[in-house]
Amino acid sequence: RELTGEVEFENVDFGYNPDKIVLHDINMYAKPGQKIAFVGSTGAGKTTITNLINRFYDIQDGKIRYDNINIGKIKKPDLRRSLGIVLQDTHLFTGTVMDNIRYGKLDATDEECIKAAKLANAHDFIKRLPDGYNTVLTGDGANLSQGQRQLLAIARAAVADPPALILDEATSSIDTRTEAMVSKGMDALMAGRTSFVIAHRLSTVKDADCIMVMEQGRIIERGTHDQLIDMKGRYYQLYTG
Ligand code: DGT
Ligand code: MG
Repeated sequence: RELTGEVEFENVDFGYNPDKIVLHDINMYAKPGQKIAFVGSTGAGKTTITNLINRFYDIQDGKIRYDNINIGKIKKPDLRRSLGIVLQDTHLFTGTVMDNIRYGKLDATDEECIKAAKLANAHDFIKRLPDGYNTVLTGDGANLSQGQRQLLAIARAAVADPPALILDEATSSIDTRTEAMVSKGMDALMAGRTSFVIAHRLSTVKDADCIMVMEQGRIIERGTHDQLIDMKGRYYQLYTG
């Protein structure tokens, strides 16, 4: 059965070590196609939540459901693969640009990879590389800029065409023009998919269907940007200085 991208957490507790719980009683519901943003200070648990959406770890208590299938306790690698991930540190390998994109879906044709690169807004820079899509990347893509690596990561996720996505926005310094390119690619990728975004840019947060404000392993506030600003709580503090 195809997944729709519906994701639900019910009373989820989690610790990397069972004796040290780092996420407490997490409840959330994402309708197919919604964009959920996580904000909060360092160590609040944002990455940990996305690790659980990916089912990289077993949870201690509660339920995680994709389309009503509880995947919280049992390992279902087939389900795990159906989610797309764009991480801060994109793991590129020694091989061509084309093969690095194809890694998102191993049986993808060249045409599918190029289509994904176009959607990701990566096609233009790839065309300008010495050998275009056949350019060989050094291990970990050291011969690309950080922004270019992000665009490739977006293309790789796009070729997989997953119902749900996890995006960890880069914090580090990419220039404004590159950031705009990455942002455009991400928006195209997110359209029509459930997206969980660890957001650092206010522009990304602002149009989220729901923003989860995290602190010390708990969701302490949630709502749209306007609702949270009206609440005059932690989020308001974060975004008004
Ligand atoms: P960031 O990325 O610095 O903004 O912080 P978050 O919000 O992504 O925080 P997160 O989820 O990485 O960390 C939450 C807590 O879990 C924090 O106390 C550190 C701990 N933690 C994170 N990753 C691991 C891990 O791989 N092993 C263990 N034992 N603890 C971890
Ligand atoms: Mg993190």
